[in-house]
Amino acid sequence: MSTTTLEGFQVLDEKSLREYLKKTPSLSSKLGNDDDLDNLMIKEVGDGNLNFVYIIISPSAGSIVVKQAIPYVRCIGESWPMTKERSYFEATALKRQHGLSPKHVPEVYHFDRAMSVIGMRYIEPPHIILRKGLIAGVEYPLLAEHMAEFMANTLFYTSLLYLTTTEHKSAVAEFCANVEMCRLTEQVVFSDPYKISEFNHWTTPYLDTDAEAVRNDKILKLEVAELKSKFCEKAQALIHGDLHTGSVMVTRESTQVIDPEFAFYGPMGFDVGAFIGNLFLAYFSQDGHADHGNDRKTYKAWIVDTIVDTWNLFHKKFTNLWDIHKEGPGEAYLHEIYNDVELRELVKQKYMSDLFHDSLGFAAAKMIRRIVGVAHVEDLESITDLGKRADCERRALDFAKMLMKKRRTFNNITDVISAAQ
Ligand code: ADP
Ligand code: SR1
Ligand code: MG
Repeated sequence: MSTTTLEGFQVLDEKSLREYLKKTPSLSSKLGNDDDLDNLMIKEVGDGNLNFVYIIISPSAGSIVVKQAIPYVRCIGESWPMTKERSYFEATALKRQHGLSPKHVPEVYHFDRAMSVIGMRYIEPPHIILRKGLIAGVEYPLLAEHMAEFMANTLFYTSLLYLTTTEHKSAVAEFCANVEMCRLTEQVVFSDPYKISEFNHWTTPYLDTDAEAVRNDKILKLEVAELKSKFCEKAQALIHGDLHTGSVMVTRESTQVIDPEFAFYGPMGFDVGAFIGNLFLAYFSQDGHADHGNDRKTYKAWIVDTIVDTWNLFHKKFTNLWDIHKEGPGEAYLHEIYNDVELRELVKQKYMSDLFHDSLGFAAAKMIRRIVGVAHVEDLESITDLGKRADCERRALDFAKMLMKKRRTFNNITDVISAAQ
């Protein structure tokens, strides 16, 4: 049943969506003639935590996706209100990221702020959500290359390494208004897992003492406080803000990044860390998916190679962009001061080393929240044998705790992998 509010917002259902499409030229023009519009195939496929997503396929013309934000957190219910303005930030970020990385971000066809509706390209089968591919044990040979390209382009070109102070500050100001989504992340990533919260859960009773240990670990709390402060205060670049493996759709040839509703100007390492941390979760879950036919050893090796390649390729592409634009408009390192080759190398090394350590810290925080916080991941939740699942979770949790505390001692990604193994 649809309800219309005073501001012109209406929660769509299949019937009202059909009407909406007919009266919206930017969408109906993608779906053929009147006859096609009367016979659209519409399916709600939202398997994320927050929104409704409809796939719309015309009988003889094209296809689109319509995503609507509703004013609460879908996976919890109306008891957890959440601004539907997140849709504005998702549409704005999608457009900007599509401009910077067109091969890896779907095109936006339509945005309706009052209705919190985004119309975009349908990322067609055989694309699937990366997390599901990782659970199924599918290798994606171009994934690291594509994700490194997406992250390097979207992070470099929105940072002060490329933008003037005026451009950067005005973009920071625009995305500051996405405060409710930032606050949600502050709560569920950096706060709730470290305290008693009605939303936290874990594989009980197996992980009861592990969850308690997280709440009582003073060093861990010291480290997560520093990461939270960076998340809140370091307006480094336009970050996706929720770059887990459920926000990426893949085939062996193609990689598409969706769902940037948490976007804001934050620390670059939050995106790099989210992606790497979720690959580590996939890695630690593999033993729970092993069976007599497949021990998943080869697959685990592919995941660690992908983690290594993601960081190394990101490093290469990002510093390459920096080199190309070293005399550009970016005001962070003025060319007149940093034109000395040796000094520039030192500056790059320091910047990338800080970014590496931020990424490891955020990767760890993202892993911990998925094991003892509110929203878990299918990689682990789909392991039906609870004892087996808890073993995988404990190994992931212990690794993440170590990584958060010791992140500054790692100088390269290969050493991190050795620690995980
Ligand atoms: P949420 O914001 O609720 O997390 P998502 O943006 O992650 O929602 O979308 C939920 C699901 O809808 C995805 O897991 C994916 O299966 C599907 N989906 C979202 N956007 C598209 C798209 N552009 N093309 C095809 N499927 C999509
Ligand atoms: C209530 S927490 C919901 C989570 O789902 C989104 O994908 C974000 O990761 C958020 O933290
Ligand atoms: Mg999502």
